[in-house]
Amino acid sequence: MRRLRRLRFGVEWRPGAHARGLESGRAHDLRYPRSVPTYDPRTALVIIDVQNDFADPAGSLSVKGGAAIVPRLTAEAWTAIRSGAFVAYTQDWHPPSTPHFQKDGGIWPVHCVADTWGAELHPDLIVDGPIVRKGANGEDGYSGFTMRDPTTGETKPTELEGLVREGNITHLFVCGLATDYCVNATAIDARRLGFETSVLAHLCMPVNLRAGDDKRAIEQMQSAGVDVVGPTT
Ligand code: VGL
Ligand code: ZN
Repeated sequence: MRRLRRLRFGVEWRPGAHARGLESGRAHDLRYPRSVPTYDPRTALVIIDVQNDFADPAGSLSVKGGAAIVPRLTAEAWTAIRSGAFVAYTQDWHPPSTPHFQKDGGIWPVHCVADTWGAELHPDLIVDGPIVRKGANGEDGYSGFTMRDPTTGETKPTELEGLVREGNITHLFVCGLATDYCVNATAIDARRLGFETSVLAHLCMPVNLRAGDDKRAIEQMQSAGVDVVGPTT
């Protein structure tokens, strides 16, 4: 009852309450987004790896609940586009053999192999913006901004940073798959690059290789200065 009251009558609904909610540090336990993105031409929505192998139940690294967020992601992309925001997409884009895969010494089943069904963006996702591919030359790494050469360990940027800087964008909203890997790495990288960064947790789903990975990823992002928006449970 107490909780319901707070939801219905609490400060969250009053103008300006959003900022106070953030200061109180308590808003994270509410069951609805504590803030909603305000899109404008200085903002970008970055939709991470909404590919068949992650989002389709038949995908080789299918993320539980992944398919359910696809229509919501499309709605979010529409909202962003209508408000003049920049929308960009990423794609995990692996060669058939890479140290990323279990069979080649890594931890993952074969997924998102370039030019296969599994690597395609989910057909229900509206695509209206550039697509940034990562890993095409066997580089490893989860961030939409950087890739790591598995032999030299050298880190290379993707095109994403340039695209965002060209647009004079200051605030990134990050969502997609998966919370505990590519979303996490992209959001933390975005902070490192100096962007204000929000993760739309209600538009993400985790792999949860180990139970609790999603919670740990959220804490990690928050420690890096990422504003995690939306229900996190
Ligand atoms: C991802 C595991 C392996 C992701 C990519 O997109 O989060 N996760 N490769
Ligand atoms: Zn991958």
